[in-house]
Amino acid sequence: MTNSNTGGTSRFPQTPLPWSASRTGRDRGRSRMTNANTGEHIYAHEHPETERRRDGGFTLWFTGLSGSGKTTIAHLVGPQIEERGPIVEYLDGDTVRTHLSKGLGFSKEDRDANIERIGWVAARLTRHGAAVIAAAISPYEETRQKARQLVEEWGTFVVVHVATSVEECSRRDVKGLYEKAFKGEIKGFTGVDDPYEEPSNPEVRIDTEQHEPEESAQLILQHLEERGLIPARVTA
Ligand code: ADX
Repeated sequence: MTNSNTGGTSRFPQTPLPWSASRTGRDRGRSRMTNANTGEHIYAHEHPETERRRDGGFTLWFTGLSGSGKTTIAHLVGPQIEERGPIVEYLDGDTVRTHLSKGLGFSKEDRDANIERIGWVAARLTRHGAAVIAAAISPYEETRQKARQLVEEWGTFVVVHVATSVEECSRRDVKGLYEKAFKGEIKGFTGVDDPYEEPSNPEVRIDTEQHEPEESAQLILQHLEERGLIPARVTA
């Protein structure tokens, strides 16, 4: 008999870090990992986790160019989700890069590591029933798919493509980074001289050149309502 409180399958997370895992009979119960950077052997124990989860967790994954409006819209959506019950956790690229991803740069490898870390944490929080709001450029489709797989083990994954054009982002240039990128002072800037792969099938696509941020937030909330992920707003 499977008891979901005490039994269940022990699972080891698909590694988001720059390590390759290998499991042999000798390593049963733990995973031997080789750190690609140091060559050091790491023994990562599998934890006696269960399949338990708090229902209703989901991750709202914003993708789009720097300055597209991801964070602005996320900060409008988050409080309105909390008003309806779930606890919101933000995993924003700019913030994550000050701790969890500190030291990572903007090569494809580093961006992938950043996104896989965010995906891994988002999956853990989703398991606990949180409403996770991730907002990172996340320029590569394959890496976004990896994040989706991690999260969907525990809950729903919703991609929001904030589809602001390079022209518009550079016109706004809130952080002054596009000007530097166009002058060649920053190399490998997404949308200028580094790729951005548009999501082929996002759950929500926001055209910020057509909608004000609050309208965009409402479109997202409406999608979450329709999917039954948040209750409809209670009107007095
Ligand atoms: S991601 O590519 O790994 O998803 P992330 O969202 O965490 O990127 O960080 C993007 C932020 O870093 C941008 O909003 C910008 O402020 C800053 N940044 C610095 N250098 C670059 C660069 N070369 N390309 C894009 N963003 C950069």
